[in-house]
Amino acid sequence: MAEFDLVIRRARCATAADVFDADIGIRNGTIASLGSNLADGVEEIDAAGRWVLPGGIDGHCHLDQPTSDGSKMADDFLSGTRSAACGGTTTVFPFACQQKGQSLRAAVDDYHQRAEGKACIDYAFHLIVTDATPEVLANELPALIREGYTSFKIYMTYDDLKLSDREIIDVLAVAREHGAMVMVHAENADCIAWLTERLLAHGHTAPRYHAEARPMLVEREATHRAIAYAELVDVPILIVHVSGREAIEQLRWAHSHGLRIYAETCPQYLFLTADDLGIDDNDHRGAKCICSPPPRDKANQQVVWDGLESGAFQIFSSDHAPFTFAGPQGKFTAGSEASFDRIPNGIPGLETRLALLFSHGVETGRLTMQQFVALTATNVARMYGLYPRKGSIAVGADADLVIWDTGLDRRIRNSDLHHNVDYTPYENISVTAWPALTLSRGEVVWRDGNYLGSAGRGEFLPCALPEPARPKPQPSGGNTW
Ligand code: DUC
Ligand code: ZN
Ligand code: ZN
Repeated sequence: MAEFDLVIRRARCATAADVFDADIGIRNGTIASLGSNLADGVEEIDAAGRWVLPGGIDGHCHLDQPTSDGSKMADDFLSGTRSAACGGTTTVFPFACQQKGQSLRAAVDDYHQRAEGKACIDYAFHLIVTDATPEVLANELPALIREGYTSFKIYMTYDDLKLSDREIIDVLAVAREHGAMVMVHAENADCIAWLTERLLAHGHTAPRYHAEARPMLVEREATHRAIAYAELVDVPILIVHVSGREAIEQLRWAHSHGLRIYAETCPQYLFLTADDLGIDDNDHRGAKCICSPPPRDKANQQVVWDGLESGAFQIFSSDHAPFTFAGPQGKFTAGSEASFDRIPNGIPGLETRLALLFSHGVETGRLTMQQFVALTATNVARMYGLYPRKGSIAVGADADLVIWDTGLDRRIRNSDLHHNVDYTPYENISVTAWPALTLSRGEVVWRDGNYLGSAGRGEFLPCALPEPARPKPQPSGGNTW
């Protein structure tokens, strides 16, 4: 009788801390043993010295999220998690988004129904709080946190999503009291509205003006304000999709003042620039790259790389927000001549996130393998309450593992991807690494170019209170409120 269900032999493993060679023995979907010359498995895979890493955790993606402008996300839990698995991601965090006037509980129930029977890898939910009513603050949010929804996003922009400054402070106070992690979309709504109005009045409607309506100042100011509110309330926060130098300077300022401010960046800030939003006013292909904050310039790409290398960022996510380019409910839902402010924000990236960072971060020597693992898996699990079940290679952890092919000479092609979007913003970018095999709780879901998962095998994961969300210990004689 074999001792393990599966043994991966001669793996070159990396965690956020270590690199080591081991056989990995898997039983009942978890890692049962790490060692050399392990006993037999029912199945055996020879990794032959290849990198075996924790499966990626995408801490920020949007799947089948209801919208308010008539558009429809191209990926649901089926196509989205399939695409993720084929790119080496084994856990996703999409968003259960409260509509204004809706209870948070109703948003969560609706979102469970959307995921039910579809996900092929494990998933947890972030909440999006858009209506911070007394009932939400006093009862719903605390109850949902207790049930395992321990992270939530708030917006400082978008009329249908944004909170007032007072509401932000109130939500931060609830997070502090109950130990949840707040993710902040930091852009100044009034500045964007003012700039947009002026651009449109001058007939500047093409996609490329999206970047002019949301300059870095807008992100810098909101990032600073969010940090100030976190300091006031004395609670850690996580700033999502940071795009460049000015916001990073705010992060560094916060760190130099001893504040627990965490941050995420995304592939679009390393691989795209504002030029990708269009070369002239007739260029509508730029709609493919409309996302917020917008991509900046080459110099800012380097600053974001520097931030990844130096620890300004803890998390690297895709911010997959999938809208088709040509489909009826995609980027041109409001018509083929829609002005930039009526084009849905978001770009796809679930499947390409890991290969892009591995190829251009690790294989170029910018990042260590441990940093790659930390940014793409371990830190995500820690920030959002899934560690140590997810995000590492350790006895007792789920056997979510990826065996990597390296030294490749490939280019990203949308025709090779498994999402439901008719383009990738990363078309033709070179990659030297790609997952050869993805294991989700010990089951092969991607191998040698073939998707082998099945709808509904993914499990919902309630999250623990994240340790990094813990406020700093108060000195004696601290706050009196
Ligand atoms: N914010 C996101 O987090 N995703 C897509 C669009 C946006 O503005
Ligand atoms: Zn956002
Ligand atoms: Zn997003």
